[in-house]
Amino acid sequence: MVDRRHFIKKSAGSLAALGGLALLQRSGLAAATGAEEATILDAHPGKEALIKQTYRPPNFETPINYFDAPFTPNNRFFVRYHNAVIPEVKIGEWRLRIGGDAVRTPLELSLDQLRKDFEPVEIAALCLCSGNRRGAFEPPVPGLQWGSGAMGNALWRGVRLKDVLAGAGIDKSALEVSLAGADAGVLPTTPNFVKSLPLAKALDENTLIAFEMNGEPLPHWNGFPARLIIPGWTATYWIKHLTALNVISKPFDGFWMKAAYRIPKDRFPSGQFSSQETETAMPITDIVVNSLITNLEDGQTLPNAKTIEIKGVAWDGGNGIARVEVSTDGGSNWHQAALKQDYGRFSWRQWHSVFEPKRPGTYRIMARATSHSGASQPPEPIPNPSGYHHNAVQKITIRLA
Ligand SMILES: Nc1nc2c(c(=O)[nH]1)N[C@H]1C(S)=C(S)[C@@H](COP(=O)(O)O)O[C@H]1N2
Ligand SMILES: [Mo]
Repeated sequence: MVDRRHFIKKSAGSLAALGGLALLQRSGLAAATGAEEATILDAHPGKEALIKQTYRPPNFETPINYFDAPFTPNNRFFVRYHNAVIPEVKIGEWRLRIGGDAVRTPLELSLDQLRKDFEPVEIAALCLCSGNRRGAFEPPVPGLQWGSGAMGNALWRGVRLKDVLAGAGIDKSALEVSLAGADAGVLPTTPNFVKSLPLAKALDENTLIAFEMNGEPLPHWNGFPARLIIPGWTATYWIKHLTALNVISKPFDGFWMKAAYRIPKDRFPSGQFSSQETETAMPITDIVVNSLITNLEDGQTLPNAKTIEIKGVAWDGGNGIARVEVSTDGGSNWHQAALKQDYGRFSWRQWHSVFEPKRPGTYRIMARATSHSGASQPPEPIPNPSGYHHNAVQKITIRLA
């Protein structure tokens, strides 16, 4: 399926060949800090060069300077898979099967039926990997060592999951809806990536089966022909190449619910999934409030100037961003950044701020977002065994020369 492998080691020359100024900046920085293996860029078929974590299964993150746009372009959007057998789905053959012991009439829908028989809905929402920024945990935790690029903001178009489930009819005994895609493990013993949602979240009016992303059909690597969009929840539930939905009366007990994507209970501010909780642990659910500086990197040297722009994005699990504050002196003084256009409470929010340095030197830059619920970023990440929800206030050092 993937026959071309094209590694681009970072060097000014090969990056210049890619034509990306952003990438050039990154390579300059990497050369300066000697962080040699930090960024191996790989042009995956249908994608621009992204930062490779693993090739098989494909796991690629987006260089953060590509986040300087309200919506992340499809060919720059990150890719995350657990299993390596990822079939190219043929539209004519694709069917979505709706079944389970708590469904009234099992259904099978073609993409055409899905598009024509239900009301279309469009929503801007951040797709955020639970393990984004895991690589910054100290001490390190096992798992892909993601930087800050395992996320992307997009405009998703599709139909409501609740409308589709209503077509099949839901029994009173329904507790969860399990979600499966077309991809599978190389070995028959590898558990397929199947997740479940509590019934209330499945029936939420913002939960969609999407077939378009930023006005285009979903790219293969982002779930063609249809995927789930669960706005406000981390992307582990956003099943790609969706093939089966089962409305079930018992808690789903697959590996990816019982053993993976779990967090210590009561350690994070919000979230509930009662049918999957034990005394001590629960599945990860809501995205926590967070922000990222997108135009400057830690260790960067810039020419001194009258004004230095500081730009970024901020997001949370659906309350919306109330404010972003920026410090240029290591946290002694904070001032409010200007928030750009609001695309809805599940979209990230772009912000910018202007810093007027008095003199050349080294500056400690920090950014901190607060949501409309009043939640704000902690000074240090909240420890948890799988390294999820890293939302500590970002601190970077830049030098103005
Ligand atoms: N079919 C399928 N869907 C999946 C996954 C997967 O491994 N297989 N991974 C999930 C996880 S953990 C993430 S972070 C998102 C990533 O979405 P993207 O690859 O479109 O960026 O897909 C989710 N949906
Ligand atoms: Mo993820």
